[in-house]
Amino acid sequence: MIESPGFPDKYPHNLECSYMIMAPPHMDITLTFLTFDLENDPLMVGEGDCKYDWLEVWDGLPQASPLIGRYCGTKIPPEIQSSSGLLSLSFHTDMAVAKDGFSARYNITHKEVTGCMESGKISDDQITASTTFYDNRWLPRQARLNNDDNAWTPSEDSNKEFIQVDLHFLKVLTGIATQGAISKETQKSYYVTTFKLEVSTNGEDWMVYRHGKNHKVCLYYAHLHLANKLYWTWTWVRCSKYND
Ligand SMILES: [Ca+2]
Repeated sequence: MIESPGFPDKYPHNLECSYMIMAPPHMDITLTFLTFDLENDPLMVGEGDCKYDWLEVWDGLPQASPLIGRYCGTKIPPEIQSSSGLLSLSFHTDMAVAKDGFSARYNITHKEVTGCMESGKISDDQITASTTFYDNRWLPRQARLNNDDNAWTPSEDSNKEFIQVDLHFLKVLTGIATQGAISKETQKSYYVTTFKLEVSTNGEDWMVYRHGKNHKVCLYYAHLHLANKLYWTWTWVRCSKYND
């Protein structure tokens, strides 16, 4: 358990606290908030403003790693997962107005090595696509590997079409696999052989993922394995068919 100082009573003013949770090698941390009540920032424009009291969660060392979120008010933060094996919390309070603070539980789990979409760990509503073939039997959620009933199919065979996965958290992505099949109706083979990978932190501005020193656009064939353990600081991934 992790709790704010004095919990369940009100936390003191003028605090700068750090908490660090470290997992053994090949393990990950999941942090689940049970209660959350920090001084609210009524003028908050976006998530993460929080001028008075705040809790920051970092995927790694504080200030030096990707910031997962900055939280205040009474809304319980979402479940948080580390991808670095280290999770840090910085708790700051100012000189006035104290609330009950927070309590959170953490679990150390084995790093998931396979099967995000296939295992259902990524839920249906996290998978969307540019278009879907006309009769709703070829939906984005059917893009999972080894899906036994059809597969996602866009309305056109074009490189404008994409499938998009909202990962919700910072994730270490170790590979992407594609799959195809022979159509029962036409007897033709339909396989994704190459694609372009785009990434985004906000779902609006997309950047083509490139690797290697010369920043060449990647063309991946059939089964793709990205370099060892690539550290992704993006929370969205979009794939589309890529025609050179
Ligand atoms: Ca305060």
